[in-house]
Parts: sequence; C-alpha cells; structure tokens
Amino acid sequence: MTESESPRNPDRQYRIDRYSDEKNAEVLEDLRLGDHGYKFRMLEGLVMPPYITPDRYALSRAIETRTGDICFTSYPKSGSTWLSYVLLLITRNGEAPPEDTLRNCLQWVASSWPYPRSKEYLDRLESLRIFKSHMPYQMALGGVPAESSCRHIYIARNPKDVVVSYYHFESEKAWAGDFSGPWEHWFDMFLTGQVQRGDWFDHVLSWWEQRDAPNILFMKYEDLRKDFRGQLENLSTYLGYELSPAVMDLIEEKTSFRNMKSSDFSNLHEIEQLGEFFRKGKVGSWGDLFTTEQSNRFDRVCRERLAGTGLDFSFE
Ligand code: PPS
Repeated sequence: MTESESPRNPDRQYRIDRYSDEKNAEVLEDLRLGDHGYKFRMLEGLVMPPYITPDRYALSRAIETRTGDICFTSYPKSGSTWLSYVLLLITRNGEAPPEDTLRNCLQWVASSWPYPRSKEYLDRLESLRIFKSHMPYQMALGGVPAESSCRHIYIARNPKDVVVSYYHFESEKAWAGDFSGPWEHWFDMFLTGQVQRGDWFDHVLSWWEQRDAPNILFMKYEDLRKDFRGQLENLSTYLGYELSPAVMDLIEEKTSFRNMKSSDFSNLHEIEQLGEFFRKGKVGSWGDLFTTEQSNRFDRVCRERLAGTGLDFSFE
C-alpha cells in the first residue's frame, strides 16, 4: 500500500475553527479566572486549560489502548511536538504521510481544541495510533500506564526554559490561559503550581518515579538537543524499530528546529491562533528573562524539590 492510500486518518481535518470558550470549553459553569485574567478549570484538583473538558478527560482515561499504541506525554512546553514528529517518522521509516499534517496524525483525546476526536473516530483508526498527553502519571491516558498495553514516552525539559516558554505561550491568547500579567507574576504562579497542569515538580516526578516500567521511557529535551542520534537510537530500539543510518539522517534533518518551523507538514500553521510556536528551540533561553535573584531562587527550589530523586537537568 502506498502512503497516500493509507487509511490511518479516515477523517482528515485540516481546517481548525477559531477557539471560543462557548464552543470549546464545552461546560462554562466551572471555568475560573485567576490572577491577571488567567483562565482555567480544575480537574482532579489540578489546574487545567478550559479546552481540557471533563467529558474528554473521562474518555482519555477510559480509552482502551492496543498493543502497539504509543503515547507521548510531557508538562507543556517541554519539546513534545518535536518528539511527536520524531516518533511519527520512526514508525514510518522516515517518511511523513503526504497531504497530511503532523497535528492531524496525532490523537489528543483529552482536548476539545485543536484536536477534537470522537470515540468512534479513535476506534476506527488503524494501529498504530500515536497519542499526545500533558497529564501527570495519575491522570494518564488509558488508565495506569505501567499496566497498559501502550508504549509510553515522557519528555521533560529543564524548568527554567519551561517557565519562560510557557509564559510566552499562555500570554494574551484567548484559547490559552489568556494571562495578561507581567513575567514576575507568572514566575511566582509557576513556582506555586497555579499554572495549567499544576506544579512542574509533581508532574515530572510522577513519571520519573515510574521510569523503570518496561513500557515507560523517560527522556529529556536537553539530551535530544545534545545527542540527537543517541536518543533516536534509544527511542527506536525501545519501540522495536531498526533504522538504517540513511533513515536516521533523514529524521534528524526533517525534525531540526529550522525545518519543523518552515515545513507545512509540521509548522502548525493550520492553527491560526497559535502565535509563534517555534520560538527559540534552545537550551538556556531562560537567561533572556530571569533576573539573577529569580535564578538563585529557582535554583534553590530545584535543589530542594529534586534532592534525593536522582533527577537532574542541564540548564545551558
Ligand atoms: S506544547 O505546546 O506544550 O505542546 O509545547 P511543546 O511542543 O511541548 O514544546 C514547545 C517548545 O519546544 C520547542 N521546539 C523545538 N526545539 C528544538 N527542536 C525542535 N525541532 C523543536 N520543535 C519545537 C519550541 O520552540 C518550544 O520551546 P521555546 O523555548 O518556546 O522555543
């Protein structure tokens, strides 16, 4: 079968409607406003975006994963889109499906926008399905990850770059948190777990603690930047693929920051309201916003919260 005949996405959806709470938050009664107009809802005691709706979250928990399914998860702004393209290319010997888009090849079950998928749609999809999630371990797709048939991959990024990337992403956008406050305030909200998906340390550690399960792979953004080839080999071995050096070259080339940003397949331009998604793509861009005092304070919190966990990050 040629790629263009592939029935993987029977209902390709290219046009993304503009986001509105009325349509996409699905229930309005439980929406809340935090500091500086920050929009959110609570699910299982955790701060969530309005487009993660109670019904869709319930579907994501209940969905029966199949042997061969892949689910990649991260705290927001940790390189998950980059990872998703790498995964797609591993499973397709380096070739993306023509006439499709990266977004369209991924299933984000808990989200009403911009990836709306019904249970029927998900059931109809052929294996292997690639799921996206931003949930902590206890809220993961498909029930308890270590007991599921799905291969899980969690990607973490140093939290200084996460908080900066997240600030740009969540500011002044109606579909996101629509945060209108200054960086200093975002910084405090992040450290006190008031941003969507809650406390970064809890999130990352919830997966880190499960990293020894045979169907969980824990990765770091900084390792992907520093040693892409080694990480690609690890990832493909974990997923059971043997890639030729030429295919590995192809994957590295296609998923470079520059190429992902310019390619119509991966640049996410079909989501008009997204803003500048491919912003810096570097390790250490936190230095553009952090003051020395903030950096020292953040380092102190990292030392305290990560002490004894064995988890550490490169910040440069
Ligand atoms: S999201 O919206 O939560 O799903 O964001 P996520 O994809 O997890 O993370 C976005 C950040 O990843 C950067 N990015 C990349 N870095 C390096 N190489 C490639 N190919 C790449 N693609 C995306 C993206 O630019 C965001 O980081 P910042 O620091 O904002 O640039």
